[in-house]
Formats: sequence, structure tokens, C-alpha cells
Amino acid sequence: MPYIPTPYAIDERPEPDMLAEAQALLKRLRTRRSCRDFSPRPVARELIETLVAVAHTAPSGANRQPWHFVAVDDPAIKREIRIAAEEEEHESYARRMPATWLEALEPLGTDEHKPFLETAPWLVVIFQRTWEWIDDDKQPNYYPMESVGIASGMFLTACHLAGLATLTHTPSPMKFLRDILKRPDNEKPYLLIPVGYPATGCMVPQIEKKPLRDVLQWNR
Ligand code: IYR
Repeated sequence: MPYIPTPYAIDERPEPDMLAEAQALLKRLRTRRSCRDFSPRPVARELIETLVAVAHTAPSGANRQPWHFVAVDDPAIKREIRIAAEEEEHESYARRMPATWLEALEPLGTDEHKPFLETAPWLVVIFQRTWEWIDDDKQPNYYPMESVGIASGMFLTACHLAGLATLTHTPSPMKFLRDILKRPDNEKPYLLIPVGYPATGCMVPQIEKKPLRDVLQWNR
């Protein structure tokens, strides 16, 4: 395909306004937390669709858009996912995770029980497409992990700004999601994201972010 240039411009405004907007954004994003206790209150399908459309604006390697989103609100499918996830998680917590990992998770208060997989009104499963059939040719996608990671981050941010709680859940191994959701073998489950409202009285672990100076270096 040839290179076809098209004009690009951004919404320009004075830098002090940009700084104020960035600071306001920071204040809002700082309140985002991983939620493990959801309200059953429904969320409109159109809202989920729009948030996925936000994620779909993400940049990707060679613009291959190597993601596929499956949004699940069918209680029977959510139940299947919960049962399969809890089976894997039981094995992980009991045998697969080393003591150091379990210790690292202690302050988060997680365990093998995942009721949120049924309580949350939506489970959004993000798949990474590792290769494509292009003109009868099996071709790899480029930087699929990075691309899907960026799209996932944009989805989480969009959900929070829209007023919805999320969790980045990674039951391990996650292959069962491909089977339950009938996805093809060029797709690998990447993240399982319950989306909804926090339950009344929802609690989250007290955690702190490292100071910015520990994660940001200027020049050398
Ligand atoms: N997947 C497990 C364990 C787990 C792992 C990490 I790393 C976390 O930050 C949290 C949990 C679970 O979901 O419980």
C-alpha cells in the first residue's frame, strides 16, 4: 500500500491552559483504583461500546490494530468464566505461585475467589492478535503486546473518566477465555477487565505510588 499523506493538526491552546488541564487530569486519574467489589447495577451497552471505541483509537505496530474486544454481560457466560477462572486461580494460589509472590500480594488482600466475575455488569476481555492471514499469507503482527497494552491503558483511563470502576484481572493461565468466547487460534487472551460501579461500601487496599522523582529522570 502506498504512503498517502493527510494533514495533521492538534487542538492548540495556551500552555498555561494545557498545564491546568494536565493537572486536573492528574487529580482525576489519581483517584483510580482497581476494584474487586462491584455493584450489580447495569451499565448501558452504548457506554461500553464508546469506551471500546476510545481504546480502538490507540496507535499500533504498522497500524495492524492487533486487538479484539469481547464484551460480556450474559450471566450464563459470566458464570462459565468465573468457574473456569476460579479453578485456575485455586491451582495458582495453592501450588503455582511461589511464596515470594503470595507475600507480595498480601497487602492487596486477593485470593482465589472471584465473585466480581459474576457481579460486575460487564466483563471486557481483550485479546491480542499475534498473526493475521493477509492475501493467503500468514503474517505476524508487529509489537502486538505493546499495542494491546496501550489500547488497554486507554480503555482503563476512559472507563475511569467516564465514572466506571475497572479491574485488570489476569487469571493464569487464561486460555480458557479463548475456548469459552470462541475466539480463533491467532488470538491470545491479554486482560480480563470487569467494568461497572463499585459496590456500596466498597473498600480497596491502602497503597502508595512511588514519588515521581523515583520514576522520572531528566536527561542523563
Ligand atoms: N491472578 C491472581 C493473582 C494476582 C497477581 C497479581 I501480579 C496481582 O497484582 C493481583 C493478583 C488474582 O487475580 O488473584
